[in-house]
Amino acid sequence: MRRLLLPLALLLIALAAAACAGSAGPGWTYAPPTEAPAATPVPSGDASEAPGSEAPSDGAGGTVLQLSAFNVDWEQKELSAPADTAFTIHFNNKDASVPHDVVIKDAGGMEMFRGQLTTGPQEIDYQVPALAAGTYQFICSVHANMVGTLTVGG
Ligand SMILES: [Cu+2]
Repeated sequence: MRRLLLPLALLLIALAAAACAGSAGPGWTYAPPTEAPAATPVPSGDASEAPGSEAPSDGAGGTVLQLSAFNVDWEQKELSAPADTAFTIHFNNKDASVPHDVVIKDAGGMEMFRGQLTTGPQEIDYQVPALAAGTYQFICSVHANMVGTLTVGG
């Protein structure tokens, strides 16, 4: 018996509501209680904060150059670094299962730096020793087509 009472009660309520609503509309629609904005959303840190610093940091870490390889080529063909100062190349190898490295040669072809082979996808920081002002090449020893220009100083 109780099973019948509840639907019946609801039906009566519905009818009463419909009657009260008058010509409000066809049928009675249940309006869920509007969710009050209970918790004020915690302001996320995107409120006109300075976007991630793109400028080369001059903090304790020194200069960090961003270099990436994709489709067996450098995504940056030109890099620049300060003279007579060690710096970091943050290398991002985006090529899955493809090894790349970074070798820096001076104008005479003398090898100034050789980073370890890195098989993508992987990122690595190369610590490059101080270089005298000048123009250098950075290459990948695996792929002869991967050649870029590193300008030091100036
Ligand atoms: Cu390569």
